[in-house]
Amino acid sequence: NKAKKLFTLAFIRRDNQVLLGLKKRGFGVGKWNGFGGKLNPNETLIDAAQRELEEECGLRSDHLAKMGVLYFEFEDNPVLMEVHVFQTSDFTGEVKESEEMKPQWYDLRDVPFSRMWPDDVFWWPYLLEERKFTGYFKYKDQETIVDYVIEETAAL
Ligand code: 6U4
Ligand code: NA
Ligand code: NA
Repeated sequence: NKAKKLFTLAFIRRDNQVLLGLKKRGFGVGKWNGFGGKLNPNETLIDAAQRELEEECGLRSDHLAKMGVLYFEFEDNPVLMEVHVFQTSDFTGEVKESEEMKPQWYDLRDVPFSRMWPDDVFWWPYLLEERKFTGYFKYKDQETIVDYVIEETAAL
């Protein structure tokens, strides 16, 4: 029964593209991912998802749809990460690089999985098909998954 820590992760879609950001610092540095982070005190998940999206890539959305929940456990870390995944194609603003992320649009056929978290390849098919999902991944180190479960969920 590890302590849980909440995170958000938001993906912006337009036509046949997705906006990803190259993480420039901190956890997951050097990997391409959606935009998100930790909740501030008293903040809801959706508030945090909106705030992190704007801080990290300059875009705003009041229409982030909940798509999935992912749990990540690292063998040497007593905290279970609980990451809530959102996506939308309904956004405003201009894409802007931040201290934390270098954003870039990718065609859906060219998503750079080899430069993303190793779990992403398992749950992206659900995201792309707009099927809600729940997943659990146990990591040995940041490159090595030792156990996982991923399944479609009716509601989140
Ligand atoms: P600071 O540096 O304190 O401002 P903050 O933006 O609050 O950080 P951050 O960037 O460390 O938080 O949050 C981690 C981000 O990485 C969240 O969006 C969740 C995401 N993430 C963590 N583990 C992941 C994994 N295994 N696969 C994945 N995304 C992951 O696709
Ligand atoms: Na972040
Ligand atoms: Na952040």
